Amino acid sequence: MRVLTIIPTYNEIESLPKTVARLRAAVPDADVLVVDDASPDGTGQWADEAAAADERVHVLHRTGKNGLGAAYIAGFEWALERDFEIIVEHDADGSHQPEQLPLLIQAVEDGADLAIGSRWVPGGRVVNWPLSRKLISLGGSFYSRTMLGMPLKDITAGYRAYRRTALEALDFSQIESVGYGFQVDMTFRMHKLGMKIVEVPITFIERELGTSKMSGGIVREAMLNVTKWGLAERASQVRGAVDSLRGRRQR
Ligand SMILES: Nc1nc2c(ncn2[C@@H]2O[C@H](COP(=O)(O)OP(=O)(O)OP(=O)(O)O)[C@@H](O)[C@H]2O)c(=O)[nH]1
Ligand SMILES: [Mg+2]
Repeated sequence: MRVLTIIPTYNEIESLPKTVARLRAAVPDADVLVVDDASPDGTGQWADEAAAADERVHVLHRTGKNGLGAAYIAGFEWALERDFEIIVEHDADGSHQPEQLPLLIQAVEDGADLAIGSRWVPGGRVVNWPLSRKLISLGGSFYSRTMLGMPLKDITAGYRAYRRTALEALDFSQIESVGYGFQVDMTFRMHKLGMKIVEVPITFIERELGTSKMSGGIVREAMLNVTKWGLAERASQVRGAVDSLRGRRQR
């Protein structure tokens, strides 16, 4: 199946060259799309040079820093305009191991609509994270799992592979989340559409170079959205139950 790996970037000049080289070596048949938000550090320029030298590397330039979610959606649209069958999300910063990409691709080839590279299933690992980051990640997944009723361990994970038809089933204009919450948003939509979601254990390594774009605002946005979606879901379940009771009484 034809694979496109999307790498969103904002100021990743130290990490991106290594990540692209490792991806091209690990999965030579996969194309790579860098989605750069006009990084001031020259990441986009480097990507242009890489694309000129390698026909499997592509670049999408956006006008300014607009969040991870918006960058991925632009990448998904680019992929769907072409004939890619598996579309992958991959960070530039070295946290996702290109050498583990075949595991995600295999899961989609075996029938998954969405394969999540999971840190919190048996065999999954996180390297070099302080306890505080582990707690935020575990807590975020626990809260999302409970509020949204999804039996998954790593719901905020960013290393993923989608089957083309799963992305085609989505209306991207409805996706509101910018940061972290984007991954939860996508997972919940897939879950509600009845898509087959599989968690594949991966080893996640904290970035060594460059700076994180994680912030308190991103975590807050995610928490607020999950709460909103969870309450909306409960309300619609209650409405459904009331309607069916009324229907029964009238019969
Ligand atoms: N195009 C684009 N890419 C972004 C934006 N924000 C983050 N990214 C990229 O998304 C990927 C993940 O961002 P990180 O800063 O590593 O965020 P994180 O992985 O949640 O946080 P860390 O654990 O601290 O690394 C990286 O490749 C970033 O360069 C954005 O606004 N636009
Ligand atoms: Mg990161």
